Amino acid sequence: MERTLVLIKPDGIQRGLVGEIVARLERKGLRMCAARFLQAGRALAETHYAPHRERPFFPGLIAFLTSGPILAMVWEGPGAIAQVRGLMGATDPAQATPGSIRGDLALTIGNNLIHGSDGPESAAREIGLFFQPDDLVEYRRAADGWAHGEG
Ligand code: FUP
Repeated sequence: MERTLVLIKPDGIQRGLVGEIVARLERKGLRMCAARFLQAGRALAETHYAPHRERPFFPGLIAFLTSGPILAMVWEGPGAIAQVRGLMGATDPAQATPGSIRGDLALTIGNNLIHGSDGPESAAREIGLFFQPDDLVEYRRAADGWAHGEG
């Protein structure tokens, strides 16, 4: 069992791709356990992307993430972090495999639709930026549709 933070970025909201992206995560078998529609301010965006603070693209990245509303979600499932990364595709949509979200739906690295945590530590840190512990739904084992032996 693993949890990961997913953001549908402003381009995904503006282009009306929330349903498409959520449907792909749902069909994979992952489960949403929290969601929040918000407009991120500069402080939240800078904290979220703090590991990239020294990179030349950082100012543009912050301007983009704060340019409109986003949908922040927590998704869970076995290997959820890597599973979401696979569904997202490569960071640069020009390199992303067809069949992935970025490969099918995005063209440029500056407008790549979706964020997913890249490891357990970043997932824990990022979930904590957008959600309180009480915000996360705890599913009962009986409602668990996953493969035998998990969780
Ligand atoms: P990812 O984990 O795939 O979202 O990618 P990174 O954490 O490496 O980068 C975060 C965001 O920074 C990307 F979604 C887009 C932006 N970025 C650029 O604009 N230019 C780059 O060269 C690298 C990343």
